[in-house]
Amino acid sequence: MKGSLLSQLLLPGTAWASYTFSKQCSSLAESLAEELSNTTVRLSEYVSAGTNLSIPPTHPSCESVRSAFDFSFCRVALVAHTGPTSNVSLETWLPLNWTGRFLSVGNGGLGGCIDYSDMSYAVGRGFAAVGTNNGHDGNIGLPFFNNPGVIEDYAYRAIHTGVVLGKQITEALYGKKHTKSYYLGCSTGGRQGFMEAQRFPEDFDGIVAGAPAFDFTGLQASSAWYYNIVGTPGSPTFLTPQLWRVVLQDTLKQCDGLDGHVDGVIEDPDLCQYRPEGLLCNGETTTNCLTGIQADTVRRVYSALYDKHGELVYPRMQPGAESSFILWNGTPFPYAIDWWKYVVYNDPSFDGNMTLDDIEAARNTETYGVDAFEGDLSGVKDRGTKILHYHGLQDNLITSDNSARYYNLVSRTMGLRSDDLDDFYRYFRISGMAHCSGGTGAYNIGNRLSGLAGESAEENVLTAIVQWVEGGEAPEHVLGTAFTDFNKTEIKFRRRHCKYPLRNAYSGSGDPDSAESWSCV
Ligand SMILES: *[C@@H]1O[C@H](CO)[C@@H](O)[C@H](O)[C@H]1NC(C)=O
Ligand SMILES: *[C@@H]1O[C@H](CO)[C@@H](O)[C@H](O)[C@H]1NC(C)=O
Ligand SMILES: *[C@@H]1O[C@H](CO)[C@@H](O)[C@H](O)[C@H]1NC(C)=O
Ligand SMILES: *[C@@H]1O[C@H](CO)[C@@H](O)[C@H](O)[C@H]1NC(C)=O
Ligand SMILES: *[C@@H]1O[C@H](CO)[C@@H](O)[C@H](O)[C@H]1NC(C)=O
Ligand SMILES: *[C@@H]1O[C@H](CO)[C@@H](O)[C@H](O)[C@H]1NC(C)=O
Ligand SMILES: [Ca+2]
Repeated sequence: MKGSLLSQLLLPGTAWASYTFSKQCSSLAESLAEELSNTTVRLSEYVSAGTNLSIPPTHPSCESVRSAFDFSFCRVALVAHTGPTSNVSLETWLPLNWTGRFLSVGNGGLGGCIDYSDMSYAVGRGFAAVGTNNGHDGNIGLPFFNNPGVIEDYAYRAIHTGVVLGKQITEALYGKKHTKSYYLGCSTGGRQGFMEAQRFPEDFDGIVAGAPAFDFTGLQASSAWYYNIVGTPGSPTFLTPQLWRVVLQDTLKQCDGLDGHVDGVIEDPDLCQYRPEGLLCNGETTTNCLTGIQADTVRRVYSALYDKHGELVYPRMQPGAESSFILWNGTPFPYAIDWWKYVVYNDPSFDGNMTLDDIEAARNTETYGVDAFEGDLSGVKDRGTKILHYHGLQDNLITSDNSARYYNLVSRTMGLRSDDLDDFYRYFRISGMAHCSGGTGAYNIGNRLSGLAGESAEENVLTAIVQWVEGGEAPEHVLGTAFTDFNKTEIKFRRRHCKYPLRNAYSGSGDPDSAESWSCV
């Protein structure tokens, strides 16, 4: 006490604030250990701005931290025991400069990895953030093997557990509850956002969910099925990456201009019914033309997958996908194969040679509601939670057609048209965006640190959800930015991404690189 009083006399105000904050942070682990049941608290440490923080990866497929941040925060790490053989590792980062807001980040793929990048993005903007390892370490399926508790964590429990504990930890450190609660995630993170919306609508006031891996079983089936369609390298059905590039160029030739401007970006793939037969070899087979069998491969990857009863399994890959060399490279898709090995069959010898019966088996497997494809969002509607959903139209891993499919399912299930859904649920199609980032278009929308183009609500989906929740001003569009290079030295063009079902169209006059020359119709 005497010591702190002396420091108070000697330190200026801000230094005093960080001094007391760091003291409170250091002692937090001990009080949390008493307060939180079923947890093992690992550490609470103060990390001041500029400190070189080093967090080693828990698995080679996970990101680590080896850098300094420009904000000071309290780092709390713990393990939550969710069952006899399952647990969730989580971290809560609590900024010295706190806005009162709470945020949970999500995960990716089959991960397995705390998303430190998304956490630092949020904490740098004043949110207290929580991130979990989704119940296992690594972007792999092996931990699911013979361990249903780990599958249950992955399906829904890890995120919810993180939110409940993260909020408690936030209150314990600051001595007061958060004001508003948010979610930010893409891919598996997008699925987790909708899982929360469907199952735990009380968890968040605002949700940003990108490129959701929902209807997870259908997605896995479709991802695995591409291997059946394209075959192994060298087989008659197979196309080399070079030949896929030719197909992409031909797709653009047919569909790029449908939005009024030829720029390598298809604004609405719904309008594109790609016809590959124009690329058929004229006599001699070269590396730039298709055989009839290869043209059939192209048609099949751009077609929906149906099960043996004729029911839809998953929609088509949208034409104009940046490059799907990951799904179409002639090897079984690892996430999907892991799912059958370690979840559906619990048999590591499964070889990835799928049949429609394997899809049937996946649908009949207990996966704790992992699909997150319920059309009833009345929990969210009644509570007043807002959902900002986005999906890149060049996504080469999860077709954006599935996002429109979900939006329309919600619409039918709840009996609400778009102008009614607008009150709590808006879906934006991001032209020129690949899977969560990258692509040839204006994909920088502030959905992550690497996709930052500005902080205003119009050009940043995180600011946009805060403004919608706290200011009552809902986003009408999302302004995206395309830069000339990776370092964002120069803006190439900007475009307003439209709220589904509207589509973006060039007015026919004016600078096409200016967002003003386009409109949502
Ligand atoms: C932080 O640590 C990494 C590796 O340990 C090192 O490469 C980097 O230069 C360090 N940065 C600072 C600011 O000390
Ligand atoms: C702690 O875990 C046990 C066993 O998994 C469970 O029965 C109990 O309800 C949990 N307690 C709390 C407070 O979550
Ligand atoms: C978490 O669960 C895994 C899998 O059952 C186990 O190997 C690990 O030891 C557990 N960790 C803790 C801290 O309980
Ligand atoms: C604290 O955070 C707010 C909002 O996130 C920001 O505007 C302000 O500049 C920050 N202040 C400091 C000292 O970092
Ligand atoms: C996959 O299985 C089918 C029969 O179900 C068989 O005809 C085919 O040769 C197998 N392909 C591979 C690559 O093992
Ligand atoms: C981007 O910046 C890095 C480091 O500042 C530099 O090494 C790299 O050459 C730059 N890349 C481009 C495409 O300008
Ligand atoms: Ca275009």
